[in-house]
Amino acid sequence: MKEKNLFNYLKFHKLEVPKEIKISVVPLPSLIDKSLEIQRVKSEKKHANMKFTFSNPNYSGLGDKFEWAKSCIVISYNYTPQKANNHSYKPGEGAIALFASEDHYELLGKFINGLAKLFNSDGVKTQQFIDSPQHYDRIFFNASGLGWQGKSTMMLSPGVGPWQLIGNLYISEKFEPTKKKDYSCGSCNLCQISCPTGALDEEYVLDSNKCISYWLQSHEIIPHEMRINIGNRFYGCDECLTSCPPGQTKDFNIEMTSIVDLKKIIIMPNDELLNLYTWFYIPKMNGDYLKRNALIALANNPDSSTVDFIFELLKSESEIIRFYAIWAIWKLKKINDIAKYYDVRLERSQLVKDEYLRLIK
Ligand code: B12
Ligand code: SF4
Ligand code: SF4
Repeated sequence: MKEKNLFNYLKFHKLEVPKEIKISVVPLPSLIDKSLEIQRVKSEKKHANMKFTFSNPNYSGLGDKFEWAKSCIVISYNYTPQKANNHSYKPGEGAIALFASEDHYELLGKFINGLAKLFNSDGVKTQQFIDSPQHYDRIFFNASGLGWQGKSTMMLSPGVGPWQLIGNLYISEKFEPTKKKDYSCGSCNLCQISCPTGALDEEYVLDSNKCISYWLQSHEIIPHEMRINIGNRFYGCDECLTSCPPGQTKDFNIEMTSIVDLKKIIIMPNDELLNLYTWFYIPKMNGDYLKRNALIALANNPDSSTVDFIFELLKSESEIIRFYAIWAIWKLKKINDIAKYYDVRLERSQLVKDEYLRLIK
């Protein structure tokens, strides 16, 4: 018997697929299992102790998770804005990577919810995953015909490149599978060359210990050389994406990333900050970590009032802010003036004291 076609099914049920979204069907069981590859990255410690899919690679990397599932629908959401803002960064401004410029996951989630609801009302069982620690979201992308894994580890599609988020919906119904196509990066290696920290030196494998995107989401102390490499980035890093030729379509503008006023972020009350960026991954839900990012970015892209502004931060109640303020003052070559504003003998945090003593040398 001929399998049902998903697109005809959706048309029949009047469920429209927005033009930013592409869907595809992978038949199950798939025999696809990425747990060994995830384990390999973990055993080489390139996962930087992150939990996510590394907590239980055997489950998250397994394609055939559910005996009842007959297909997995792979959903890709192209988050490149339709209208590009043409702007460049002024002193004092920081960058948010495009994937986080707004809550794109909400839009993708809404579409997947709508799809699941439709199937459920038709008696079809579903299980969805987007950015969950239980599931490696890129698992079926290659098999789905939507594209391929690039040397940056990003999943790429013709005309979209890496500018897409991925979700999966397992369903208990067979649909006609989408044809797999053969794509590849060929001899291109622009992402590897463009990465400011060498995090992609081994093609197809990311060393998260060297990845700016990782550090801006980490609660650990950011190494000194990494603070400089962060540049004016406040959240996320798009360097290996902007350099990727398949993503450079005619509508694409290299300076589309969102701009933030870094000083505004640093003086904002933490609860307001958390409300402003509900879709960010913020370590321990502590706004001080976002302020830390802003402080580093400001020291790397200062304006004329930055030095005075940062000296004031030495009075902050927050250990994190004082810690990075001292580094920022060092970065701005004002460490020799610090004694006028800060008495290390009164410092109550050993961590901050140690940073001061290291930098004053
Ligand atoms: C942990 C995580 C991170 C970590 C680690 C990223 C990583 N590459 O693993 C950090 C915080 C650094 C991160 C950063 C980013 N992330 Co992230 N992240 C995740 C998360 C939660 C898990 C990823 C994971 O499981 N990694 C495990 C490693 C082992 O997987 P992998 O890198 O793909 O490894 C494969 C290859 O090495 C491959 N391989 C090995 N050898 C070879 C050889 C060949 C020839 C080939 C083809 C393949 C191959 O085998 C491995 C397994 O398949 C997923 C969501 C999810 N639940 O899946 C999002 C996800 C990967 N992130 C996403 C995004 C958008 C980003 C950023 C672009 C955000 C930004 N602008 O800052 C950056 C990109 C950095 C980069 N170059 O990867 C998207 C990517 C979408 C896409 N188009 O691929 C995802 C899928 C979220 C989503 N649902 O859309 N992220
Ligand atoms: S996100 Fe930035 S630091 Fe991380 S691999 Fe890509 S270019 Fe390198
Ligand atoms: S920049 Fe080139 S090598 Fe890197 S992912 Fe894109 S196409 Fe592949």
